[in-house]
Amino acid sequence: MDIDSQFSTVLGRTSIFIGTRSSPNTPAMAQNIILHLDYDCFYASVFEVEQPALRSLPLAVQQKQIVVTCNYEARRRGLHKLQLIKDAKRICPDVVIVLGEDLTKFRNASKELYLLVRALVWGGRVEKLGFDELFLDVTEMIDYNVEMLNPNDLAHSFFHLDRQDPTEGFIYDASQFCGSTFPVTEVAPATPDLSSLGMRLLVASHLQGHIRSKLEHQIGFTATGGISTSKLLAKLVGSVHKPNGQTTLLPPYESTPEEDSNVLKFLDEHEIRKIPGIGSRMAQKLRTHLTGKEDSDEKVTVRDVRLFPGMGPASLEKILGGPGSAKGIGSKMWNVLHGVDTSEILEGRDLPTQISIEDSYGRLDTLEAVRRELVVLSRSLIRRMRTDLVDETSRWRAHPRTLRLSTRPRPPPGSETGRTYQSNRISRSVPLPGFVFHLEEHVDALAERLVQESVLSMFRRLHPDKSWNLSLLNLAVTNLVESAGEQQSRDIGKMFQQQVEAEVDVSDEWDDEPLASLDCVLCGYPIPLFAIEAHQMYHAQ
Ligand code: DGT
Ligand code: MG
Repeated sequence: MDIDSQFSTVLGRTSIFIGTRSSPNTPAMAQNIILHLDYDCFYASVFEVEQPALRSLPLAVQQKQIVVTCNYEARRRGLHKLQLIKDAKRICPDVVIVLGEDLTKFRNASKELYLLVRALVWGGRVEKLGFDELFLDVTEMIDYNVEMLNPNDLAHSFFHLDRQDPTEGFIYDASQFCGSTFPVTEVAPATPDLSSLGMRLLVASHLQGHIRSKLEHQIGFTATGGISTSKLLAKLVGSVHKPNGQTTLLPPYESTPEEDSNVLKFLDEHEIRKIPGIGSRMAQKLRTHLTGKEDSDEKVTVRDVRLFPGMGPASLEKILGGPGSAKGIGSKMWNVLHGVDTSEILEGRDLPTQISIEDSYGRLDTLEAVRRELVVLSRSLIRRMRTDLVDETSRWRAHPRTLRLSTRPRPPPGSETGRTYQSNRISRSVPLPGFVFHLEEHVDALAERLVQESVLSMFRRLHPDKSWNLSLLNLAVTNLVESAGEQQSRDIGKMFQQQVEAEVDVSDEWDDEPLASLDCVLCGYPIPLFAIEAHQMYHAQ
């Protein structure tokens, strides 16, 4: 027996504990409790909240020539996400179409929803994924509330939302789950084990119900929720009852020699592409390996892959590895196929790490056209900086230090494959000029000046040749440093560290030239990278 199939036997049949931060033998009590939220038809809901009359009409949100999302009334009439506008109009002639090119209102709604949820979760352990998904680590709240249960009267329980204020919370029935479960169950056990994973998940299902109801009644958005022990499982089980539903993945989470765990039963039926973390290229490689055919579009499920002869971390590494793939991809994917995901909730800063605006073009090949587009992008960028970084008292909460321009040149026809072309961005960075932060000046004037004084020179350095044709322009501010002000006493080293990390990030992702110096957040002087440590000591004295 080779190493792969030994591993496969072990993971396929014996105990698997999932979602723990530590080793697979951590007892059940140590498992985290994770909630996932995904707002229903998010962009469309933003318009519905603004104009409630839209709720009963088929509504589609347009970007370029595409329906990026549509409400559920439109879906009932045969429309779906990422459909051509012309097809949508043909299928549903009375569809109401609204323009969703400007993302400001979606970003603002997303932030409002996030802040409401974060205020509810102890320790603020909430991770935001894109505009419309949240992961919540509610382990501490759940364990506290399980301890507070009265086993003789579960039906009249009180969920404590605040340890200091015993009146803060809501009444709930802890003798049954809130919402749906997988697999479907009628009732909770008559004599529940209060320390069991099942009881913790049951209590968590009521918290999830409470949060969803708050989002709906306070802000007007419905969301779909999942309840389990890891981000992977909470997200996946959440999609079972959509929209406006929630699902808890029930124990057992461990397989026995006689029976697969509910985790495996749940995952096994999924088409591999539906599993978070398995993208289309990875799914295609797996399909090809299993069917022996290039470009196979046969349905391949998690079970098919998991039980395929010889399958295991090493063979997955061979199938999925190669240039551009993450290190250890084989064991990572083997874990995913068994529902094992130990990734932590990354608590969000409510400050972005960078702000970037881009647009794509059919043809962009004259300097005048580029200049015009750069002014449009600069205007949006400065507006976004003002929305996201200026507080209610008109003070900048953070100063981006770097301005980056990226372009994607169109290769001459027939010279490159589509894939190479997709990733063919080039970029340049310069320090962001200080005048951009002048709030008293008009955005249009600032945008013109920024293009004239900084962006065009970056552009010329990127494209010294006379002739080019671009399919994309992206303008970004990066390297955000929280403003000093009242935080003067904060760790200066940390502020520099933020800048350095941001810079490393940038050069990893983009083909950037690293900056030779960073501006000190306290005195404003540009400090060469090699001298930062000494400069920190100077301020710390
Ligand atoms: P859902 O969750 O199925 O009820 O519908 P949505 O609309 O919430 O879809 P979701 O969760 O996949 O994405 C959230 C928002 O992100 C969605 O309202 C529109 C936008 N969006 C989703 N996919 C794409 C895409 O491929 N391109 C663009 N431009 N926007 C997208
Ligand atoms: Mg959604």
